[in-house]
Amino acid sequence: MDIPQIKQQFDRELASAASEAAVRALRDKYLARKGGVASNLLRDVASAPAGERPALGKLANELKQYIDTQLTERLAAAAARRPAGETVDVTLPGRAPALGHRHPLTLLRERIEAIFLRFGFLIVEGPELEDDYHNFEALNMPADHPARDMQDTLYLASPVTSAVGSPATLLRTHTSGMQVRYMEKFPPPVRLIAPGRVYRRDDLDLTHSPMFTQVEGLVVDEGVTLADLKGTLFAFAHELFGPERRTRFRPSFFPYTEPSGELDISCASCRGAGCAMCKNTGWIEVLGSGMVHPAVFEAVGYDSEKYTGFAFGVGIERLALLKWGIEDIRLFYENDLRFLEQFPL
Ligand code: 2NM
Repeated sequence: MDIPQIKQQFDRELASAASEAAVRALRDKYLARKGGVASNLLRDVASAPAGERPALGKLANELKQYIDTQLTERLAAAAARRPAGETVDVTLPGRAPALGHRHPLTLLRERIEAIFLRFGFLIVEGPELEDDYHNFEALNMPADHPARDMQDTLYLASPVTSAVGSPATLLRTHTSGMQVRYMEKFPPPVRLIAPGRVYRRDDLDLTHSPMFTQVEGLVVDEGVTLADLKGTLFAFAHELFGPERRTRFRPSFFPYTEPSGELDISCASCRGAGCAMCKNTGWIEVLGSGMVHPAVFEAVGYDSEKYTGFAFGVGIERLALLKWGIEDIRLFYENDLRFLEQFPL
């Protein structure tokens, strides 16, 4: 153990340490608590003959102190030379991650669901792959019925097993099949809405999409009348579009309702004077509805002499176009965040 030699060696190495990193490496080599040159030296002192120990210990400690001081000075000098730009500003606030949000069609569906939940309705969901019976037959549209031409249906190449276990042959054209399923399973009273995706053989354009989102509703009990239908749907329209909009009920036709009618609201852009949005009528069509046809009740095993009911169907995309004054339905499916971020429902 040659203390002066170790010191010489250290001085040489420190003199040739060109970078701050090299100085730090030297600090590890000489001062590391385990295996550092100075630590080893002090351990050797402990095993020296008793007579030499005090003097040797003093020299070893002085050397360790010397090395420590030299290294600390060099590191402090290096820190002082570091340019200001390399310092870390620990007070800099972090970058907030962008908060996601639900799709506008989802927001609108949830608004509609919330309104009907408050009216005391139940929400039911069912399969998008449907069989002929639940999509058409049970809804007063037998195979030869001309009304089947009203919806251009997307049929499957071969039947598959749907989510509820029945062989499905088509993509549902409306969610009415779910209402049929519910009535098959449960007796009246019924008060429900069935939201979900539906499919039609349409080309994509400004106002049409081969896939869109629907909310249908059904109410069945003893003594349900057309006045209940109108009251419920007018209340719904005022909840969604505001109490200042006027409402009207206009005759229409659906094979599964009799009588049938469509709900209109007054046009907001021209306040009824007539404009492009309302095709100069002053009114905007919102949804279709009617009193459930007795044939539908017979199909599900309800007594059509005892029970009456009303039903309605509305496209969420159409409501969204109306509510937000959007002209192109395709914007809802393109997932451009600059569009999607604009809906503060
Ligand atoms: C509409 C218009 C009128 C409707 C009928 C039924 C059922 F299952 F009860 F027969 N569900 N939905 C219905 C009635 C749907 O959409 C424009």
